[in-house]
Amino acid sequence: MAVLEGLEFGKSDFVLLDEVNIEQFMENLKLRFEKARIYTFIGEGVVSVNPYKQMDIYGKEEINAYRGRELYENPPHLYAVADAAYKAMKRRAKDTCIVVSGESGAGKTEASKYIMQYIAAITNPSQRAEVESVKNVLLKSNCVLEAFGNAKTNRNDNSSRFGKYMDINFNFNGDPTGGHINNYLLEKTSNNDRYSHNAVLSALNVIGFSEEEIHSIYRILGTILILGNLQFETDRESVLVVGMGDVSHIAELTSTEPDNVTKSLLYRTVATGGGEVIEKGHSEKEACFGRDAFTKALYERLFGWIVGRINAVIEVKDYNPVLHGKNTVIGVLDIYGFEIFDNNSFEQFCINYCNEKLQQLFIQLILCQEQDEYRREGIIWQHIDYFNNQIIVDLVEQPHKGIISVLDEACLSVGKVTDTVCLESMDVKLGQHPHYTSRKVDKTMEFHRDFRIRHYAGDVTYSVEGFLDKNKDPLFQDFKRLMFNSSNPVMKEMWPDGQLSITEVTKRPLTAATLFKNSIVALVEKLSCKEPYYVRCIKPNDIKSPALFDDARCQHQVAYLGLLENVRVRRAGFACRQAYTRFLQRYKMTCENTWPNHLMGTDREAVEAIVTQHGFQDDVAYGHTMLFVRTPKSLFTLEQERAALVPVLVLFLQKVWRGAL
Ligand code: AD9
Ligand code: MG
Repeated sequence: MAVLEGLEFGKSDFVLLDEVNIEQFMENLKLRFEKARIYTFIGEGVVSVNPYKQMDIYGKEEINAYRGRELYENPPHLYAVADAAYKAMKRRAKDTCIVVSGESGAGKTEASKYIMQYIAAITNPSQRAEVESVKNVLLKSNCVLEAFGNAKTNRNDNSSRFGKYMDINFNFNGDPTGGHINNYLLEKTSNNDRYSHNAVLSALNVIGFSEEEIHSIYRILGTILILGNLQFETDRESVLVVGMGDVSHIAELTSTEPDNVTKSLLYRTVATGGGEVIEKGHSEKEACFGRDAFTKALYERLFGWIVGRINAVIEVKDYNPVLHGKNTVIGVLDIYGFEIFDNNSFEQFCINYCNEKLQQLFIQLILCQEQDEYRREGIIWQHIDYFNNQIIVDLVEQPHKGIISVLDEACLSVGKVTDTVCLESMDVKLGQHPHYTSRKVDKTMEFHRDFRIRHYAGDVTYSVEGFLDKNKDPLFQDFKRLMFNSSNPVMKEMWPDGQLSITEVTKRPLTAATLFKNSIVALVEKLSCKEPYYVRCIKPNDIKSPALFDDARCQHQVAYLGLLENVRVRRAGFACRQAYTRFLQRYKMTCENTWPNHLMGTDREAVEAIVTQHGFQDDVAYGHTMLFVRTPKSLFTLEQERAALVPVLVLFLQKVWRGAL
C-alpha cells in the first residue's frame, strides 16, 4: 500500500482545509503542484494539475496500491477515483461515469487514458482470452481515434478535435464484456502526422480492420490530400479543373469514373419547380465551396465509419441477463474543454455550449440534487449559493429564442441571408439578454461581425463570419451519388444516402448546430442516470512549462469550475448515505441487538443501535428514510467488521445445516 503523504505536501483533500476560501484553496493547490503532487481530492472526485512532465506514478506498483482500497487509504490519484467508480459499479451494481473536464490542454485525454489503463489492469485476473481481447480493442481504439481526430492547436500539441464518450460494459464478475463509443466530431480536417504510421496500422489490425478496409482508409486520406490542392479556373465563362491529372488520380483512389468526378466537381443536379431534373454549372466560387464541403464530408464519414467499425467489434454480444447477471456500465467522458482563442468561430461556439451543458449537469448532480436531498430528508442544512448557468444554456438552445434557433432560421430562409443579416437578427432578439453583448454597445468589437457571450467560464467574443455556411454544411447531392457509385464496397458503405434520387432528397436537413445540440442533449441524458465521479483538470500555465504555476490563470479555472462551491457542499455534507433497510440488511450482523433479527420498533431505531454500538453517533445524521454518514471512515470500519464476520457465519450456518440434515 502506498504510504500516505506527510503534511509538508499540503492537504490531500480540499475538504480538510482549515477554512474554505479562495486563498487557502489556491495556496494548497500551488504548494502541492510545486511538490509534484498533481492530484488533490474533493471527496470522491479529484482535481488534477497538468504537470507537463512525465511522472513516475502510473506503474504496476501504484495500480496494486489502489486496487480495491478505500479513497482515504492512499494519496490522491486518478486511480483512486477510477477504483471508487469501479467498486460502486461492482459492489452496488450501479452504472457510474467518470467525467473528465477542464480547458484545452489541461490534461483530460491523458487522464482518461490512465483511467482506462487502470480499469484494464485491475480486471480479468484469470486472463480469460475473450475478455483480454475486448480490453485490447478498447485500449487500441484510443490510438486510432487520436490519430484521426487530434490536431495541433496553439493551446495543445495534441488537441482532441472530437469529444469522446466511451461506455464500458461489465459482467457480474466485474470484467469488461464490451463497450460503445460516441463521438462528437467538430473540426473536419486533420492529416495528423504526429502519429507513427506503424502504431496506427498495428492498432487497426488488433481491432480487426481487414486489409481491404485499411487500404480504403488510406485511399480516402489520399483523396483528401489531393482535393486540398485542387484548383479551378474560368475560361470564357466555363469553369474548369486545373490539371486533369488530379481528377484521374481521385477517380482511381475512390474507384469511380473520372468523368463523374469532373461532373460532380463542376455541376450540380437540381430539380426544377416542374419536376424536371437539370444540370447546373458551378461558378468558380461555388466549385471551390463544393470541393471544400466534399473534403470535409469525406473526412467526417471516414471518422464516423471508423468509430462504427470499432463499435461493431466491441459491441456486447450474446449477453443473457438471466444467465450472466446484470450488465453494468462505466462511462468515461473526455470532451473538448472550454476554448477562448483570438478569433472564435462556430466550432468554439459549439465547444463552449457543450461545456455549459456539462457545467449544468455538474450543478444538477453535485450541487442541486445533494442539497435537495438533504431538504427532502429533513436534514438541517445551510444552503450554499452558486452561480446557476442555466440562463446561458437557455441563451444558446431555447427554442424560437436562442442563438441556435436564430441561426437555423437564417439558414432555412429563402433568399440571400448573409452572416451579417443573421447577426443583426441576433442583436435584435437577444440584445437585452444579460449574457449577450451586442457590437452596438461595445465599441471594442468589430462592428460588421462580432457578438459576445458571457459564459460561466468567461467572456468570449465570436466572429459570425462563416457561421451560416458551417451551420448549413451543404454538400451537393452529386458528391454523395459519386461515392455511392464507387466500386469499392467500403466507400460505398459510407455513403448510403447517395442512392436517393434528386427528387427524394429531403429539402431541409437538420443543421449542424441542431445536430450537435441533439447529440449533447442525448449525452447529458446518458450521464444523468449514472453515478458521477469527477476529474477536474487544471492547466497551470500557457507555455506548457512544468515549473510555472500561473496564479491568475489557475484561480480563474478554479472559479469557473465551481471547485470552491464543490468543497463547501462536500464539507458541509455527508459523504455516504444509505436507506435504513439496506443499511440494516448489510450490517445487522455486527450488532448483538440486531442479529439475527431486531426487536426494535422501526428500522431506523435498529440502525441507531448499530451506530451507537460502534461509537460513531457524532458522524451521522438521521433522515426520514436514510442514514447520512459524514466521513467514509465510519462505514469502512463497519465493512471491515462485516468482512471478518462473514466467513465465521458461513461456517456456523454450514454446521447448522449439516446438523439439520
Ligand atoms: V484538448 O481539450 O483535447 O485540446 P486535453 O485533452 O485537456 O486538451 P491533453 O490530455 O492532451 O489535454 O494534455 C496536453 C498535454 O499535457 C499532453 O500532450 C502532455 O504532454 C501533457 N500532460 C497532460 N497530462 C499529463 C500527465 N498526467 N503527465 C504528463 C501530461 N504529462
Ligand atoms: Mg484532449
